[in-house]
Amino acid sequence: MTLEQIELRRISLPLVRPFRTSFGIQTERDVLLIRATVDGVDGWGECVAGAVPDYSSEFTAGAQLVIEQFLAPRLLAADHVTAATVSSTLGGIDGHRMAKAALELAVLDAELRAAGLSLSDHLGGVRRTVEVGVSIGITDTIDELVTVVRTHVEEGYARVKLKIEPGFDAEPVARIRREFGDDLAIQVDANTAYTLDDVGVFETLDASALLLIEQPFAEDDLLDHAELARRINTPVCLDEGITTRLVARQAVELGACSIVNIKAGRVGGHLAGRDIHDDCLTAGVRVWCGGMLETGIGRAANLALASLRGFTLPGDISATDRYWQRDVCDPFVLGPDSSIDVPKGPGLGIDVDEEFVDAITTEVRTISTD
Ligand code: NPQ
Ligand code: MG
Repeated sequence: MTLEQIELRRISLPLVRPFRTSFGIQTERDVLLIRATVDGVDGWGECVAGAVPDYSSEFTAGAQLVIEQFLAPRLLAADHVTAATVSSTLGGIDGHRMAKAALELAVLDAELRAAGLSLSDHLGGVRRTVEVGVSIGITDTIDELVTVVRTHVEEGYARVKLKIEPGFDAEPVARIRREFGDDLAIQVDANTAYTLDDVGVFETLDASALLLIEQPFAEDDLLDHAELARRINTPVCLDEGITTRLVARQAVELGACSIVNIKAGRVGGHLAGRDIHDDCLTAGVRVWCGGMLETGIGRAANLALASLRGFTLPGDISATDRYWQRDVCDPFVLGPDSSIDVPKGPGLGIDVDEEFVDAITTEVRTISTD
């Protein structure tokens, strides 16, 4: 197959409400979209990097630059491009996994649209709907957190993820457990805000019957995560720390986590995400699909990934109205039992609203073979 053209498109989309984590506040998403043309068929990809390199070293403008200057030229120069070879074709460029993942996804979408096959079927999905939850940012007061959680529980979410940071942890979490009882599944995400000196906080959180504690310590701190996992009963889950298939294997073998958050962007693509899922399934490690406040493009792809057998915990894949007033495709809605339908159509299974995308585009570049 021939890759004919790559379009890089920056869009700006305001969130319905600000999202605060231990590393910063998001009020809007500055997203890099990719449109790849393969044998005359267009496919879409989304780069999950944020505008600022705080959550990860990658950021939107950097991803745009590395794609324009290094990744797109290599892909366009290759004689034969398929989604399965994107990652090896780009292997000579170090890192930049989120940028590479966006390119791979656009090629995957184009290829599968041409073949009439859905991404879920291509990846080996076994579910038509996936269980999802909602990730809730840090609030100014605990009362405000109770109100936000209540809104989402009333909308039908059966699992919430509470963002924590030093000073906003054991107390708000215990309050949510008390207010909503044992039926609500609760997990927390520290986004690397703690060190092993804070072990007391996690021992206290043990009493709140959490599904898991996500990434309490630094991204590269596998040993302290393993030590924490030995000291508490709540499962430790890694997010930022899982950068490659190899690191995932080492984290599991070291006992640094017993649950893995799989984010396709962070590991270099949905195909790498599927590989890590396969390894975890073999090793008996539970996985779930993380989220990065994606547009409908990234969310469609995440729903497909989460349809694989090993994704047995609810994903950070909420309905469209949790993120956007208007999305770049038809909205995803929350169905029964805190679930969302996996797209069935070819490729990502969505129709991108090009008129709306044009209206929110801040910059477009097109790179072609010539
Ligand atoms: C997490 N996601 O699990 C991330 C954090 C996150 C749904 O909690 C721009 C840049 C947007 C970084 C959105 C959720 C982001 C971002 C979310 C990180 O840790
Ligand atoms: Mg996380």
